[in-house]
Amino acid sequence: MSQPISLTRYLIEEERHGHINPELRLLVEVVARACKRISIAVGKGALGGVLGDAGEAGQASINVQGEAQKKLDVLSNEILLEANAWGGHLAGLASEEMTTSLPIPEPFPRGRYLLLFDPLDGSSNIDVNVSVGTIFSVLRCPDGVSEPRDEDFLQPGTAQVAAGYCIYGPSTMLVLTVGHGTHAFTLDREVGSFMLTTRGMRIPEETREFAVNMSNQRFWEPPMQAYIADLLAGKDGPRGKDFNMRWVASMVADVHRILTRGGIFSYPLDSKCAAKGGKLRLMYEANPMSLLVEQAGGAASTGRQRMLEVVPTSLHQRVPVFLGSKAEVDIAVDYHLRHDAAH
Ligand code: P6P
Repeated sequence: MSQPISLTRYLIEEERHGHINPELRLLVEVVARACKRISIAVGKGALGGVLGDAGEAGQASINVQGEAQKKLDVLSNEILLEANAWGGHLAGLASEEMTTSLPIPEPFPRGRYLLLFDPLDGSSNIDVNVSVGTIFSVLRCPDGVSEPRDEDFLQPGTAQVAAGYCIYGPSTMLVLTVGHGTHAFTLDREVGSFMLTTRGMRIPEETREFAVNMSNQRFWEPPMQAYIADLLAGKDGPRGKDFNMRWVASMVADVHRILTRGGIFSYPLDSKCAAKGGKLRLMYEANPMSLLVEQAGGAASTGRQRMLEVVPTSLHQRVPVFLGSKAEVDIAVDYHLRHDAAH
């Protein structure tokens, strides 16, 4: 097997093809370097003294999501903020862990891009050593805006110029799109570089595997109840085939499996989270994952609308999520649209 090319070479070739400019190339390199540092911290586990909840003297630290922060949530957020402050490629940043967005601080220069991220998604899994990850999304800062505010980040997913995640699993992998396919890079820890290991990930159109937290079944809307009931009925039911189920409860791990071998990931509305609009966040979870999935030939929806066309109304907005194998996502959406048309 010929020597895989590095992330740096891939990005230089993307720049040579006119797909990205030097500023965006630098941005992706900086995020990748920050992810390497997060990978090292996560990989130390209990030996790193960074497991468990953040906060002092037994007083939990609660983020804007109302979730108890893990020490690694806070550390990962700090790593991404520090890495991106001085490069001159960003005008501002927004994070799941921060109530409001942040303009790049003085005395550093500001660039043309906005970076949004979930610094450590699935962090409730850290203490049980299950794969977690960093999710990021890149938007252009609106022309003429020198001091970006939250509303400057409220752009639909179609406006993303890059998106990706880094999964901290048995291997650390960066999965990235700059709008020309979805590609996977594996961290070579000896060299310290991400190496291109899959150029052009493709999600199979059909699947026999679904990912959902079944414990919420009694709280789902009727179309979701009907959709899952028909999957569970298997080959004797209306779908005419048996299905398997996987649920890691770490979006990065579940989405990575789907990008790798197909499947449908669902976090639908349920009566517990409906008032908030859903469980998962649009700007730095659903949108970047949806761009990666679409660029790999899959589909992503709220169950009623293409995810990337949702017009955001707030930075930490939540949405229902269906993404993965296109034919299966289309079927799940059809259950919802037929229900809505009949009621
Ligand atoms: P539940 C992790 O907390 C997360 O935000 C996603 O990574 C994951 O898909 C989902 O929540 C898991 O939710 O309700 O199964 O714990």
